[in-house]
Amino acid sequence: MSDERANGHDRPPTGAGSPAPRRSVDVGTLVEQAREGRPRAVARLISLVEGASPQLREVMAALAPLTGGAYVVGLTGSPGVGKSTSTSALVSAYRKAGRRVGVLAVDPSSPFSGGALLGDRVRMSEHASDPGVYIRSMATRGHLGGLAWAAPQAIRVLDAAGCDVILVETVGVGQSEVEIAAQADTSVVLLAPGMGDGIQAAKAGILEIGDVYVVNKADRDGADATARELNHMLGLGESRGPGDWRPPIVKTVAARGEGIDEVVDALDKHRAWMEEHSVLAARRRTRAAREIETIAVTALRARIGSLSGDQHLSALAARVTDGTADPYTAADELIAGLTGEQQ
Ligand SMILES: Nc1nc2c(ncn2[C@@H]2O[C@H](COP(=O)(O)OP(=O)(O)O)[C@@H](O)[C@H]2O)c(=O)[nH]1
Ligand SMILES: [Mg+2]
Repeated sequence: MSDERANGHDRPPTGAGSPAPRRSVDVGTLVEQAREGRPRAVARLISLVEGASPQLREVMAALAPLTGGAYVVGLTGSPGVGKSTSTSALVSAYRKAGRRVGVLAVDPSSPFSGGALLGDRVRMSEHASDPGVYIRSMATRGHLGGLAWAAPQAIRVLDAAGCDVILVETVGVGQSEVEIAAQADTSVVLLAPGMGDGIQAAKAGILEIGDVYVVNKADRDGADATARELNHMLGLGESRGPGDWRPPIVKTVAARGEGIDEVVDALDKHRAWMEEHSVLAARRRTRAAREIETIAVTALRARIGSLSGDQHLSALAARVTDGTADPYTAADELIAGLTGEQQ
């Protein structure tokens, strides 16, 4: 598929070697407006993230001192399990409690924000006119660094815009679930009865990432069995000590808002537990470390990628082919040359 290239989503996110920006914007003004919670400014900033704008460096520098206030909740689970419905119900619950909420629907599989997200828009539509809610979908496919790079930047925009809670829903399955869990303070894994979900869960490795488990569609047959099976599987891998977090299993009927208060309660408890045990700060540091790593690796890859006609690389290649250097030594020299360049 070549359409994502045409869509311009495959530029390196660091600005290095990127084409000129479509239209230059005044970052200071945008950030100031986003901070006041103006939706258009927030939208522009997330578009800069999505488009991997060269102005991102400036944006992130301006946002940095404004961030850290938001609590990030990730929602993962197979398509159709009820993530968007649950997200919408959670938004209602948080709004009732007077909190400002950001919703980020991330689609790592598609360069377009249409398709699967269209139905989500409908499910979220009741919040569309609420100024205390910011809803945004974002596609990450084609980015070097993908979800691991793009999601934290968009989260930072919503954080700086004053969201108290940010709900991140991933559209898609597999690796993206694990990746999005790494972005969240608390990860919610959703299952539904009758989808062979217990086995799916084990396969996808999601039994390791859930801080809170939700068995949605509890109005359907088999919800109790799914919860039991899940409980059993969680117990199998258990080597928890006293004081360790034991992920709760909450049954919901998201479509009717049933059980949502219990989910909010479980999220609050997990947050309190993390704060009490200094886990929250540690998680956030791990997240920042991953983010720095992704940006650095992406930047290095972009620079190495642009070396194809480079004389130094050609010379190294000649030494490897004539046996006067091994490829590891040559790679070391190449990297040393790259990092030396920067100083
Ligand atoms: N029976 C039942 N259907 C639900 C429930 N929650 C969501 N649904 C339906 O399941 C379908 C998929 O929901 P959606 O939230 O889009 O799932 P997502 O793909 O995980 O975001 C929709 O038709 C919802 O109306 C529930 O608690 N019970
Ligand atoms: Mg959805």
